[in-house]
Amino acid sequence: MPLDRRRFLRTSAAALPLAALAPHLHADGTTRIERVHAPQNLESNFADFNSFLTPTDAFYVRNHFPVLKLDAATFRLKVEGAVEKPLELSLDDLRKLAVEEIKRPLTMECAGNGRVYLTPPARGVNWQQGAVGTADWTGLPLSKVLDAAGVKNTALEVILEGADRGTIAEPPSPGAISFSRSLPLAKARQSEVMLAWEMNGEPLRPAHGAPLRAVVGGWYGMASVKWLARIIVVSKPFQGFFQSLDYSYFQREGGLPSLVPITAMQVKSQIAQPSAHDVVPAGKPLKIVGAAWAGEHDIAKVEVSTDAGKSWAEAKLDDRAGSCCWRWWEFEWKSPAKGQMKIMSRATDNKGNVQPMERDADKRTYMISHVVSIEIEVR
Ligand SMILES: Nc1nc2c(c(=O)[nH]1)N[C@H]1C(S)=C(S)[C@@H](COP(=O)(O)O)O[C@H]1N2
Ligand SMILES: [Mo]
Repeated sequence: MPLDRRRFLRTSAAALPLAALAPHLHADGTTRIERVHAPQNLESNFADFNSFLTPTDAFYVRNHFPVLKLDAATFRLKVEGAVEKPLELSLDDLRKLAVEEIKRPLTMECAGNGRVYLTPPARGVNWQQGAVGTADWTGLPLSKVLDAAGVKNTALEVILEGADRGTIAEPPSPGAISFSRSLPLAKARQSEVMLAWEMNGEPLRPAHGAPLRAVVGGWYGMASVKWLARIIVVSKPFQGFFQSLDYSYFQREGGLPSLVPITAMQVKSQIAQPSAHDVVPAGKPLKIVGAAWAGEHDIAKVEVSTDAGKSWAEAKLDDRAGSCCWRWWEFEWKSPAKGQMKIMSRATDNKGNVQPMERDADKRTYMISHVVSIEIEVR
């Protein structure tokens, strides 16, 4: 199915009761919805999606501070802290360090994707299904930079700091702060953690963090720091704003809730077609199409229910698969009967984790992975 702009126009008015609708229509027919004007936050129209890679024009944009336009020629990445040899690297230095650059697809989902489905309504950007996408990223593994600097054996975490700065009102930040997040050293050394200068075969665009960003495969998007300016290797856990007051959730030890930073994406599936409030003909086979992902794990199966969760049948997984990538799937509903119908999908990963039916309040307003039903009319 091609990216279809009419589908968007047909379904959007009913499907987005809460959103200020300002679709950005691009030359290739893809649309994004402006969730916040300044700083720029754009949501993909997930109902447009049907393929493994997400075109850059259709990819969601999530910014906490104004988009930066940095000069690639004068750009330097600093590497400091618990390292033998602090570094200052230009883009050319990074290309040389890479020896052979790597190009691989990785899926990124914002930890707030699906926030509109929370009850009671939550503060924060009210994303529907479109704060997720998969791009082909070109760059080098973060581990190569760490090896070049020589990580000391007291090291515990790696802080990634963006060049963008600003003040957060709620909860209040201590004045102007930069966007930064840390990774445990073990994760930082995994091959799915990259520093990228290209997205889908072209230089990174300013909105996606040009000239250099981190892409942390398997983790929610907040870990993939854009406009990456500094790497600090530290010997104690980092407690920065974006992993303590923001982007954290409650884990329980002996029933006692304790705040921890958000890390890996939870097992989840979404239905792209049909979309909410679509009208489809009765008695004719209907193709249900969607995507599923499970962070660092692989998708083992996706089940679909066309009777509001009473019964489930297995969907067919698409051939295209990749580590830390979503998996597309489809299901043929043989003969839909007339009426208001609730359809759902539920994913299971290769570790046996199943997408939950109920929302877990300990996850606060993030990691929104519970099964959401789509209502359509069969006529
Ligand atoms: N420097 C910086 N990096 C950032 C952010 C940001 O605001 N500033 N937002 C993060 C969040 S919450 C997400 S979901 C992803 C979004 O990446 P994208 O805008 O390329 O889709 O970037 C992450 N990296
Ligand atoms: Mo995010």
